[in-house]
Amino acid sequence: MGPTAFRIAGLPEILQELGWQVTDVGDAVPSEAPVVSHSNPAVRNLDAIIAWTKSVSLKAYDMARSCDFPIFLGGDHSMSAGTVSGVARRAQEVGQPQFVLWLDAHTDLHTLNTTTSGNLHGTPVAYFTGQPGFENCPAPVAIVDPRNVCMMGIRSVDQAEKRHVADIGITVFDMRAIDEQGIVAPLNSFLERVRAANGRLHVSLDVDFLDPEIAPAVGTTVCGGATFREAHLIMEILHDSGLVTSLDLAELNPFLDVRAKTAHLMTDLAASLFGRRVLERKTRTY
Ligand code: DIR
Ligand code: MN
Ligand code: MN
Ligand code: MN
Repeated sequence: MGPTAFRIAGLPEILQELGWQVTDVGDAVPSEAPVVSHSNPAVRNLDAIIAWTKSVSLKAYDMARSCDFPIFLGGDHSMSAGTVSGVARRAQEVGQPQFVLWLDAHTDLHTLNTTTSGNLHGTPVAYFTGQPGFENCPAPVAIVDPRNVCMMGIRSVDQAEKRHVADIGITVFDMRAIDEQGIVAPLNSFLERVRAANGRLHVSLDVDFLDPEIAPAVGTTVCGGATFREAHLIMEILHDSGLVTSLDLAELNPFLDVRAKTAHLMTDLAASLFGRRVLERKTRTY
């Protein structure tokens, strides 16, 4: 129901008002589900998520080829196993490195061997960076170098993820780093790397990146998240950078919303990323 909530909140019309030509290609449908078993009995819905990942990655690759800026609406964050590997395949084809900005309370770096919740929304980063631990699953259609992944907003990391995140070279600005440095300097340091490498940049925004006071419509709220202005400032800087090439809006669960405020906030954040401004101003090049 996430995508429907974004449509009802007016995302297509808002982007059109900002001067973009918007095509809604409708809801994705999963490929046929294989029967797959895994030795970790906690793992849930593996067959279905393999089926979704297959269809979403092909769709994402197509979209990255045929339009300027694909937006993927969800939905469980396992969607990003497909969206990121799909856009990365396009990056590989055009010879540019793929970068990912992961805005989330969580690192989503479990493998099928380490997850204890069994919820595969906790695994997409491990999948699209090509970590071992996805036996019996189809390989990603393309892999992102973990050193090209930057995470912000992190404040809930499981033990197995803690070891892994440092080992594989992901850049993490957890909430403490943001408390200490704000968001501008850390974000700019990452964007400078993307620019220097002539990279493509995928942004994955999990609702739980935001503080639950302003964004309650997600299954896994964690206190102490990004504020309204921190989140908008990130989106405004991303717009000014001109570097972003694709976007996930993930984990919106309208059943848990309060007067649709999360759907509207996520939509407004997308609007900031696509150029909405309080006042016109001379664009600063970050
Ligand atoms: C937790 C929660 N690390 C898990 N992950 C969430 O289930 O693996 N990610 N909620 O967004
Ligand atoms: Mn997530
Ligand atoms: Mn999360
Ligand atoms: Mn989640």
